[in-house]
Amino acid sequence: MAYVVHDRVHQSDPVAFAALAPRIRAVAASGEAKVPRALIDQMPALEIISVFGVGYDGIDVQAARERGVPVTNTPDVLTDDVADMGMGLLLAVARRIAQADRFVRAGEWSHGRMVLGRKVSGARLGIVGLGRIGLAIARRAEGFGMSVAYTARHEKPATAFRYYPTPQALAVQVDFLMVITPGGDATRGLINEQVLTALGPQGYLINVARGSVVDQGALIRALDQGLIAGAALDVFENEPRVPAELCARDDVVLTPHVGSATWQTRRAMADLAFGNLQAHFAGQPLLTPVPQ
Ligand code: 8YV
Repeated sequence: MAYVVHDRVHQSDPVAFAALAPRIRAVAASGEAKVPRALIDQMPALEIISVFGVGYDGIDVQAARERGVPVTNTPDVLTDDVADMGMGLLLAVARRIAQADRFVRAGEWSHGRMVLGRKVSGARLGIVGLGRIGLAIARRAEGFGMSVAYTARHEKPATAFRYYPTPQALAVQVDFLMVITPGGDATRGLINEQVLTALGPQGYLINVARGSVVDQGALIRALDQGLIAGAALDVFENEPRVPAELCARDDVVLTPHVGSATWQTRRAMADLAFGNLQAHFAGQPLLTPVPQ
């Protein structure tokens, strides 16, 4: 199957897109891409939406379903990378790795000492969302001798980890709160002022999920008021824009949505996203349709 690819014409040139839209048969979307109902409605010949990412909160799956358009994503192949990144961010914020790097580069070592960090081994980790990636993070944390608890929509009796019914109940019990739950309306603002207050002045927030899950304004206020000890964020409410209030802080580690960004994993994601398109146009079963 040969493809003619049009790169985000709907954003760059809506007039050209209006002429093109009736002929578009497939959408290849990134994990962060927005494919709302209005866009789907513009493409009467659309047959499939293949998402390059595990998260598909930007896609109006209901609208696609109503049109009989399947949506696929790239689960599993990125689980290890995102879990690695979650632990990396946890270590970075607790042990002040990024701050220490800035300290050395700025020549400050000759003039004084770095402030102390927070011990990670043996600490208590709370995971918000114990799906595939959450479990992979839990296993890594066990390697650090951490105790693991979680919250999720439902308790997972197959795991031995302690369950709390709400993020707030979990946050009170832990030193690190790791957010790895799907984005979208169901989790919007889930990590709010109450949860951050419950996490407390010795607690750290890590977000490798979606910016929408954390109330960013509440997070900035919590950091300002010392309600929590620090935060490590790979995702933001309005990417690629990151509030200056966060950039200015030493108790915050910021990365540009790179949870799955390794050569190996991006190749595997591309193969899977492309494989779904190929399967569709060959009349074969889709490799990884999103759950019903
Ligand atoms: C990618 C992601 O950054 O899988 C996801 O849901 O957010 C990430 O893996 C993204 O899909 C690449 O554009």
